[in-house]
Amino acid sequence: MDYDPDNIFAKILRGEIPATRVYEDDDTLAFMDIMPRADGHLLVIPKTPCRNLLDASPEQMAAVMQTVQKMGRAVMKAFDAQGVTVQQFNEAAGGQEVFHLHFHVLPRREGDRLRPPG
Ligand code: D5M
Repeated sequence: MDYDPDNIFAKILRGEIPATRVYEDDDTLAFMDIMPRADGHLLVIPKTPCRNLLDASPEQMAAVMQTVQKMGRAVMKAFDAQGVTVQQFNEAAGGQEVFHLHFHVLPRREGDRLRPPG
């Protein structure tokens, strides 16, 4: 599948639109989701072009998952969470809306419910 270099996360990576950046390293960026489904809901993306999981290289997966793990541990502390949900969608039929690989990191507490999308 094609990678659209003008997708919204590519624009965030280029600094063309604002985002609340919470972490970055050479290969990945984490920023707050603009439509949070839980307090502390953030997204982790690779800095290199990648449409989704189906398109990712082993190197992109390794880098992104390391950052997902770091962010999971960080939100446990920062949001006094009791657990973390990690979500990821691929292609429109799979629920993907932005076509640059991203993982949702959602802090959770016992008995909470994720807010509906949008
Ligand atoms: O949904 C895409 C996710 O990306 C959804 O949770 C909203 C979020 N989003 C969309 N635009 C932005 C900007 N500009 N900043 C931060 N977060 C954003 P998915 O179904 O996972 O593809």
